[in-house]
Amino acid sequence: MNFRNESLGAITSFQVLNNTIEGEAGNRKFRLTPYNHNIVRVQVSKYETFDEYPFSVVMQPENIATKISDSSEEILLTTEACEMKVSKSPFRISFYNRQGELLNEDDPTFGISWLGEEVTNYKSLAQDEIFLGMGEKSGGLNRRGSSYDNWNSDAFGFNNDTDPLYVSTPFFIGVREGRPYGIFLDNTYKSHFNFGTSNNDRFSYFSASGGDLNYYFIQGDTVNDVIQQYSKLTGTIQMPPKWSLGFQQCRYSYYPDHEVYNIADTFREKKIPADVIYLDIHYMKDYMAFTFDNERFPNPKALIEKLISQGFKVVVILDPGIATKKGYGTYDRGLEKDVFVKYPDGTAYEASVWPGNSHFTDFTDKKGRDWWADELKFYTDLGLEGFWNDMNEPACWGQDIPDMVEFDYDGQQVTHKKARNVYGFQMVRATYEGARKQIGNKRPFTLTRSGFSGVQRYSAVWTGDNVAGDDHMLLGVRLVNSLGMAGVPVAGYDVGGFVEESSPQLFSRWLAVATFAPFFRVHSMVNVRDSEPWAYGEEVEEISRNYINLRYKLMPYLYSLFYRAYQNGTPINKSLAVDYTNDPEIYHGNAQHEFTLGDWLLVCPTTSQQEYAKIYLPEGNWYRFFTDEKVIGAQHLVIETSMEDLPVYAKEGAIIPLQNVVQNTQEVHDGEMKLHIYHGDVETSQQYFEDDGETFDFEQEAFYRRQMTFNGNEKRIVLSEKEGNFQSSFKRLKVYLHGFESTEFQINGQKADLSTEDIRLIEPVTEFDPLPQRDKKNYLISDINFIETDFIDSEIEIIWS
Ligand code: MIG
Repeated sequence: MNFRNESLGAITSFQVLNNTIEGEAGNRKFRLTPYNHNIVRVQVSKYETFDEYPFSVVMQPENIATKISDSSEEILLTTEACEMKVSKSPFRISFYNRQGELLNEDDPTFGISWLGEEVTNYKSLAQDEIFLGMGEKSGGLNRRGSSYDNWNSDAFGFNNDTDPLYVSTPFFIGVREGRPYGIFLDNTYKSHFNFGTSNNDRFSYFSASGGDLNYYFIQGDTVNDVIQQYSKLTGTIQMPPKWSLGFQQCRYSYYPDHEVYNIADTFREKKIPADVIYLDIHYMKDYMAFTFDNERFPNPKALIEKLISQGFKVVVILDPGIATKKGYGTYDRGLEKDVFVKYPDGTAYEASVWPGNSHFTDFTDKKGRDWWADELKFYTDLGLEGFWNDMNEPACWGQDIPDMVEFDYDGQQVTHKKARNVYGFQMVRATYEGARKQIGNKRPFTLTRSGFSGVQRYSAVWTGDNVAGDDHMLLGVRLVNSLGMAGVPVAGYDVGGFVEESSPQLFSRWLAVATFAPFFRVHSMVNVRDSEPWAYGEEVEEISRNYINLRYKLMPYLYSLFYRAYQNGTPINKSLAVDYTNDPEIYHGNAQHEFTLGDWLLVCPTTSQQEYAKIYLPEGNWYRFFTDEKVIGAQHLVIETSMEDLPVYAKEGAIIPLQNVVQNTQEVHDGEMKLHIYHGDVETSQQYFEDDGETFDFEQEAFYRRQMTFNGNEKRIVLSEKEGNFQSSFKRLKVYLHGFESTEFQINGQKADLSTEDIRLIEPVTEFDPLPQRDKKNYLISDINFIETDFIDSEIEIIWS
């Protein structure tokens, strides 16, 4: 049998049912369904029934008013936000915005095509078209000229060319003549995306090795709109427990128990704030899930309790492979409940991995997930609330699972080919749902290595086994920025590098950058040097403490950003491509890995040995965060940098609520909100959110929420009246006025006394001997003006003249 490309032919029949257009073209079935005004689903199948992918999309089509018209040449579907034109002969689709401007269209020649089982959609490629996102993919910010496979892989020691990695999110954002759109290929088979590689820009395309062409087209006026629409489709994060925003210390592995006690004590003695310590695989008896090694950890309950009393949470690793040992309770119960993945002849699939010969839980089966949830009680009874899912691509020795192996896949009975990419996603779903079942109203924390679109609903993602090197540090930042554009806002990388060893300079730089990452964890490989903040000498220890302190000061701002991500999917770390999409400068050089934490804290990662760095500031006026030096944007700058001085800038109009340093998130702060406002002729707003940080009571209004707005032209700052039934932990409000020239301020109609203070957002580093020859900075912001008032729940209006 010799295959040639077969492109979809002419429409032979169709009908309109409500908003859905369904029919046949050639001998293929198609169905076009608007989900809301911005999202249209396109399905084309060569099979008798449309292929179902039940795991990623949580949205149901909304019953919206559309206009559908039909002529001899084409079918037109018009919503309030976009227009889809389907030419009839041959079947080709194009999408337009409200203004009739083209967003995306099928390649006129090849359109939708098959090569045997493989389905491909060829799209015309505009000269200036930019491609963003794709989640955890190596390479540059603009994906133009690159191609990628989605096939979840254990990519130990990956680098900037490695593809695929651990997580697949077959979703990209295209920007054509400045106008963004998104395409999510919801097909879990191995897929391939080509953004103009090896075809001299004839077209871009995406393929799936099996199943249907099943994609969602998304119109959005901005990149962030597209991300928010995608987040409606695939869901947003759960509110995390607040402790998971703190600093986390991991290693492969801390054992025996006294080593863990020792690490915990050292953080507290050295006054380096931290919230989490991890137990990697050596805590288990012979690497068997749901066990503790009795010799290394004779009393896990006491250990966990002691750490809790010191303000730490313990997170344990959990792999999917279950040792096939009779008498091992988990295995026996798994066999009895029939939860393991099987060959087509009904025998359980067996491969070797950490616990030796293992079976693999079928997490795509509700039965498997429910069993896992019950097994989790072993941990939750010990007081654990945090779970780290590893090896869930799934990985095993040899890394070559036979494709015929079968998975339930929500009752479909499919092979490895269709199930692999969702395996890790469904494992961490089982873990999250199981933990919820076991710990009642408390918020669990889950972390996964593998995932698929929608994984954000259940877990944070870390980027796996990176390497200690400057390039890897920058790659990690891009991966996190890119995951944010793929609807996964909570992500991080192993600070210091997992494989190989960091230098003191690299460790400090990496930790400084990660201070601004959503997930902040140091981790390193077995048999490498110690990698705690104090393990690289006194200077690094001080630098680490300074940045970790800053992380805890930022907590009110950071937590509010997690809440926004929970509400609508807005990334916590935003690549400059999110807010400055049409500035061509951001797609080159250092600007590619720059990002903002929230809307206006710009972080410019520079490498560890640099004394000078070229950075890019996008349009607007900026204030260097640690010194208040004012800089005009839309320009490249060469600035001084050093291992303790990361270039961070606050944008004009920034509203940044800070608190005092605490040693962990459970520790009560001093009750004073330090609200930093950066003057400019702009109007901005920032949502402030607070709640108990640990339960789901916020779903019943037990939260404290207010909008903070700044208007430089009207000379007004307003903190709206609070919403919700939660009592804020803040009692006093101190407003720091950066770049304000006025001295006459009123708060709620009363003259406000202006005072001045010297402040530091970051502490200086002591002179160490011998020192690299560079000037130590003192980061003093002298005589900064501030005004003070009670943090009352009713509106607070500040005006000036
Ligand atoms: O085969 O659990 O990516 O973070 O420390 C290696 C041991 C298994 C891989 C994870 C890494 C973890 C390690 N794991």
